[in-house]
Amino acid sequence: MTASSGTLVTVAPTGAEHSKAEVPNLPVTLEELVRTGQDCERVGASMIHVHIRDAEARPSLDQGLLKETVAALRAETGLIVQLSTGGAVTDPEEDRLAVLDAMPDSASCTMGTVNFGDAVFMNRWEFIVELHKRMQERRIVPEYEIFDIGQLASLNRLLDEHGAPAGGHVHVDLVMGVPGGMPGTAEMLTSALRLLPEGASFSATGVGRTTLPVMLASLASGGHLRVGMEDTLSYAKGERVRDNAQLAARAAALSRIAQRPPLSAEQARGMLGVQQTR
Ligand code: KMH
Ligand code: ZN
Repeated sequence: MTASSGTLVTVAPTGAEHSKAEVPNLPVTLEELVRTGQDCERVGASMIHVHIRDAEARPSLDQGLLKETVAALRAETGLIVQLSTGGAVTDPEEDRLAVLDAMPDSASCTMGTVNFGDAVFMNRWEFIVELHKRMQERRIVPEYEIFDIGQLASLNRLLDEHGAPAGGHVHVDLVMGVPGGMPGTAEMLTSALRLLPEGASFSATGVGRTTLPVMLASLASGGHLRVGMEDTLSYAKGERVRDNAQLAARAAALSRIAQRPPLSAEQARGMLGVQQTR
């Protein structure tokens, strides 16, 4: 694992699972997303993991809206813009591949199929390889999303058979505590790290009540942090999240306590191998 003297704080503000009707403070419009990005950057985030919504606040992979979102976040924030290729569990593979045509700085690439609550998040091997190759061609830096520990074995196979990603550096995000995936515990995080590709860096996020244990375990292990309302809607027991910046600010504060303060967007670009401008 590559040691870092600072912490990459990524915010995942929206996701595809929560409904705006049930979570009114979820950022779903472009304006809300940009404001969220600015607020999170101000408190220490340097990357944003983006899912977009349509005019009715339903998850969308609309190509025009994706391009508009990338442009707006680039214009109004200094954040590294990462688009989700995971989308919603109902999204077809062609639409998920087409996300890359919006030319983000980075994109997620989930390394295997996993039960996802009562649904299935489908990621066939051939689909993963296609995502990886298209990102290599377009110079888009992947973040390999790992929902279960065996997906790290698949990542090692992908790199062996198809080569290094754009930027040359491998960055992994452990998404822990999804019902159907690996549990969000310190013990599981430590086990996962044994399978991390040589020289890779990692972030971790724990969904729901696993948020804090995973955050603390990641910091203690030299890892980076992903936080946001995609992954958790409660700040503490019985207390709802006010907004994404509240979660980003807590991650930044804990990073400082751990003596690994938040990386600036420029430092994060350097670590991940993301080009400065497009
Ligand atoms: N919404 C989940 C089905 C990703 O963004 O790449 C998938 C997900 C992963 O959120
Ligand atoms: Zn996502």
